[in-house]
Amino acid sequence: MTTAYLALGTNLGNKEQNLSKAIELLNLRAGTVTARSSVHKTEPWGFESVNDFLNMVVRIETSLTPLALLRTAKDIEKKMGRAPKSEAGYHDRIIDIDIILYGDLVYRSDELTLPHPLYKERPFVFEPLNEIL
Ligand code: PH2
Ligand code: MG
Ligand code: MG
Repeated sequence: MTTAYLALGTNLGNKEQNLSKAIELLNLRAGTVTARSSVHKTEPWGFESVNDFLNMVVRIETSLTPLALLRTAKDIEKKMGRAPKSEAGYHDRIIDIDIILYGDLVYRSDELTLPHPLYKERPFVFEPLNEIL
């Protein structure tokens, strides 16, 4: 079992419900969610949009490998109706699930970098993360 921290973000649709649904699906398919931060209302970071975000971080106990966890997270995003990436840059989304920390693993591949390379620059990640770390 490994303790991992996942960042959730949503800025489309019923955002509260999107966060709840993502947590429910993570609990079913990725492991056990053992802590959740408060929900932070944040402005889009790194792109322009009229749609503000809800962001939070959850802690999960998982037996999945990092890449299996990543694929499960992507699968949940898809199942929840997230549009596939069309152009470069950031876009509005129903749900985004990013792995921030996976135990104390340092890992880099084309698919995944751990810890998440940008989390210390993103208040919408490190603020909720610090609540449950
Ligand atoms: N996610 C991004 C880019 N910008 N801004 C906010 N406020 N919240 C996010 O979750 C977010 C973002 C890339 O995934
Ligand atoms: Mg993201
Ligand atoms: Mg993502």
